[in-house]
Amino acid sequence: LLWSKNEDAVDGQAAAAADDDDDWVSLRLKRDQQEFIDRRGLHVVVGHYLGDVNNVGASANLTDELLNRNMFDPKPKEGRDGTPVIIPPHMSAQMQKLYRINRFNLMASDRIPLNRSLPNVRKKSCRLKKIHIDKLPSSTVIIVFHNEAWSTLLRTVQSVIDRSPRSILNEIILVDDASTRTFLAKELDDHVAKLQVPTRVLRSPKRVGLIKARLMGARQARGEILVFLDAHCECTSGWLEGLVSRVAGDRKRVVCPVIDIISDETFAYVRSFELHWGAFNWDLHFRWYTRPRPDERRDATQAFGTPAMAGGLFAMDRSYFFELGGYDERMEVWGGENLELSFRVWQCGGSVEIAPCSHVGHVFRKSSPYTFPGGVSRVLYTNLARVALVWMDEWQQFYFKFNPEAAKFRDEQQIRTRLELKDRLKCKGFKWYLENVWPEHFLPTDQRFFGKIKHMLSNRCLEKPTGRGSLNQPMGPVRISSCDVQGRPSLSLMFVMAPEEGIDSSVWSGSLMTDESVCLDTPELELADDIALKVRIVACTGQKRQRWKYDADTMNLVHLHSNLCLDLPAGESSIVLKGCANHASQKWNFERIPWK
Ligand code: LR7
Ligand code: MN
Repeated sequence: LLWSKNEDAVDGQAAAAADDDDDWVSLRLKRDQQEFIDRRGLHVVVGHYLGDVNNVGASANLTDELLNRNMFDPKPKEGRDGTPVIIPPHMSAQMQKLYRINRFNLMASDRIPLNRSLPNVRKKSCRLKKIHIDKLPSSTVIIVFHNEAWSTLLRTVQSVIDRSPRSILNEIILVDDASTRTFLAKELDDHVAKLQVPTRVLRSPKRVGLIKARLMGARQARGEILVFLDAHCECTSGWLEGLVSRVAGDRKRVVCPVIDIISDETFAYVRSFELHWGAFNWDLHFRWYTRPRPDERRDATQAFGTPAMAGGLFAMDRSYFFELGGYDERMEVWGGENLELSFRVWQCGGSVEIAPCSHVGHVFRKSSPYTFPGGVSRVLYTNLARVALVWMDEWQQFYFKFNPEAAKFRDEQQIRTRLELKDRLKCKGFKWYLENVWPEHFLPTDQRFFGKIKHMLSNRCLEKPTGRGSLNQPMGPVRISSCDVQGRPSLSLMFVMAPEEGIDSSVWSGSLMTDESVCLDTPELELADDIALKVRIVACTGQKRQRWKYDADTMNLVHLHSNLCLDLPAGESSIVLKGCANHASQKWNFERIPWK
């Protein structure tokens, strides 16, 4: 990893390029750095390494006294302008102990004032754009929480109050999902009573999970627009105008801000890309991907559609929320509701979008701090099974076939009322969604090839790399592995290729995609030496260098840009490109696997 020690880099002046996959991976895990694309198009990461505070022994003893304390520092003054909090080395043992409580650096959070200043993260064009708020409807901000830390919860609330025009902020509703920390029951009421904006705390007597907690808040809301936030966010100026104005323009728009990163280790506020959108992978896990086909001439302040939302931060017209069926009340605790709502909104006539001029920071955690009553896998797979059963039509078979853990919970689901809702709202199918909302998707279809790509000479199959690149997408040289993995169906061997129009069935051409929106790509031909010729898997871009043609008769896989053939020379382990020849080392078999 090369990185600059020059602070100018943050302004895009100097550049540092992360090239080595492995270092990149370890850096990506620490979210306390600045990332941007510099003028040369290099993906730049600037940051500082503070050591990993996450790997603390599980034995750290969390006493009642620790869990029930609220403020650590009575006069916090660090973290100004979103800068990182540096904990002095002599306090690191205590810091690590506190980290366990919420799975973020609580000691750092407690040293930051509730009303800290933030850097200006919005584009100039966003700052110049005038939004007339006098005719905009008013909103209710709903924040649900379970055992949230005092400082993060109240900094979220304070940032809403400080950075929202009063005329479009009707009230704030906090929903306590049966927290067991005493300060959330006692001191919280006193604190909110003194706030400048009407703020209520609703309390669920038993743990209901974030989905039902949000419904509880929504049912009590008086504002015309519902705005949901997680309990560890910080809003930047203009955030609410950016959301509310879009919903006011069309009540069927569900609008998300750009979600910036608040480091779980230092609480530094790090601007995120406006070039991402949200979708999911074959396991139905939410993922960010680089937004395809961004139109350069388009006004960069304009909101754009996204196949899915992350789930926690969005604005939606209150009456439309209920008209569309609120949330699925049979979903438990955490997870899946973000895809459920995204599919439902798109398929039933609305849209989900990201407003690039609205930025809200969120503390991203590496693990979950709370319990999942019923068990993590039961909860998650139940929720995802419901998403698939209700909204994904024949793709539910694909999901259950390759996720047998979820299939265990399929038959016990009662989904009649959700299917009736789908019927009543006259919603379109999942095929429509894929073709119209997410045409760049990498899911199998009846028209596409789906299966393994087997090397005839070695009897082994192409496999996607285990290394990770930016956005946590798989990246690295394509691997060659045994085609028969014992036990679970091996999705890492599966590739998808769309046929091109007007060609006969024995010839396939196009991108060779696999899960997580990655594609078989070329080596850097310009640098062609032996190492550089390794064929790689990187994020799909649709560019010519990612286009391939497979001819079932010759069994050659031709790289269209170079007219070279995919080759695994005998006795070697790297896949390369070589001049095409009728040689066994260049023969590949596209082995179709039924996808549903
Ligand atoms: O049982 C619970 N009861 C709760 O009230 C569990 C959680 N919660 C609260 C919790 O205190 C928090 O305020 O619900 C909120 C979300 O929980 P997190 O912070 O543990 O969730 P997350 O940030 O890890 O996960 C994302 O996906 C979730 C799936 O159910 C929710 O939709 C979260 O709101 C969502 N967060 C975001 O979208 C922020 C951006 C993350 C990304 C990408
Ligand atoms: Mn969260």
